[in-house]
Formats: sequence, C-alpha cells, structure tokens
Amino acid sequence: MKMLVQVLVLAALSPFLLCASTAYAATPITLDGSFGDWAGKPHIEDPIGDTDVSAADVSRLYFANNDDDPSMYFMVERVQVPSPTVHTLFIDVNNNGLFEDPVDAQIRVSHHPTGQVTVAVFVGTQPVAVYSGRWGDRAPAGALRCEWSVPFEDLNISPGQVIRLVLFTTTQALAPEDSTFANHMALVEAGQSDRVPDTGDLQWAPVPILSLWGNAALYLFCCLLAYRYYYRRLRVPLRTTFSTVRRS
Ligand SMILES: [Ca+2]
Ligand SMILES: [Ca+2]
Ligand SMILES: [Ca+2]
Repeated sequence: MKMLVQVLVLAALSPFLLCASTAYAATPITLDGSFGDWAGKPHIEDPIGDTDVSAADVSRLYFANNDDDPSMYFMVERVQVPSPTVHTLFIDVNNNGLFEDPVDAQIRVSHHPTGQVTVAVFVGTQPVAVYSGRWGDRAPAGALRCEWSVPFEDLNISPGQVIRLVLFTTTQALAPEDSTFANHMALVEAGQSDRVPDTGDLQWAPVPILSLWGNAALYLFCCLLAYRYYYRRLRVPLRTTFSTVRRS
C-alpha cells in the first residue's frame, strides 16, 4: 500500500514538475559573454572595498544549473578597473570542510579584458581539462564579469551531491605548485586577493532540473509503475481463485 501511495503521489506531481521546470528553462545560462541570463540566479554578495587591489575586488559570485545539463555554471562580477584577473575556485568535493584532499578540485579561471576566458580544471594536483572561449566582458565596456561551466564528470560528482566552494580572485596567477589554499589565504591577508565568501564557505548541491521531455519520461515511468503494481496485485488473487475452483 505504501508503494502504491508513493507511485500515485509521484504521478500526480509530475505535471506540476513539468510546468515548474518549463518555466525555469525559459532562462538557461549560455556561455556567450552576455550576462542577462544570470538575472535572478542564486548568488552571494561580497563587500566592495575589502581588498587593496581594486581590480581583484569581487562583488558577486553566481552559481546555477541548466535543466538536463550535468554541469555547474558560475559567474563572477567585479565592480572596478578592467584588468586581467584570475579566479581560483576551490571545491571541497567530499564536503568535509577541507579543500585539498586528493578528490577535491581547483578551477583556475583566467579572464583577459579582450573577453577571452580560460578555465583549467584540477582534481587534487592533477590537471583534468582546459576550456576556453569568449565568455567575459570586454574592455572598454567593462571587462568586469566572466562566466564559465564545469561538467560534473570532470570532478567525479553526482547531481545533488553536496559540495563546498571558496573563491579567490587576484590580478596575477600563482604558479601551479604555489596555488595552495594557504597561499591564497596569505594573499588575502596581504590585501592582494579577494576571498568569497569572506569567511567559511558556500555549500551547494547542484541538481539539474528535468526538462519537458525529462518530466514526460518521469510521468510515463510513474504510470508504468502504477500499472505494474495493479497488474501484479490483481492477477495473483484471480489465479489463486481460479485454481481453487478447478481443484474443487
Ligand atoms: Ca551568458
Ligand atoms: Ca569584494
Ligand atoms: Ca575535502
């Protein structure tokens, strides 16, 4: 009976999920160097003026998913001075509050005022992937924002898995062997880097929402489960009754 209730609840909710995700899908994030698609997306605010290097001063870190897209999307917004910048995003993949376990990841994002963005993905100390594109603002219009994405599979994470994030922004990249959490913290304390958030970390469980077809498939799956349940529950008593009659 419990299973029946679960199946019926899922089947009943599917049309609502379908409507909700269709509305959400109206504004998917596109890596194109335009930023209107980030309106209304989750983000954390960072104070302005909390680092001595104006070009490294981050005002917002956005994070989002697209439906049916197993990737994480990010956007960093600064407020002052077009300049080459490097955003280093530490990801605590196993959610233990430590950012340098062998399974943890580091995303190093270089944003040039031409709009060119290069994304280097590391798991532990191992390079995993490099992406690049015109995903940033361009000078003289601003060169203050850039966006990028990272597939879940590059980081060996599953949809819905809880991770922690900390972002450091500087104007000069640390050498790969020097890009440690402690060294980035030292730059923050020296006023040469901005940390987002200022203390602690951002916990996030990225979940790609199902698209129209995904919800349709879910609805069909629930209907099949319901049919299978009734088929099995009704067939067994009928067979038993029929056999009993024949034996008598
Ligand atoms: Ca965009
Ligand atoms: Ca700041
Ligand atoms: Ca960790």
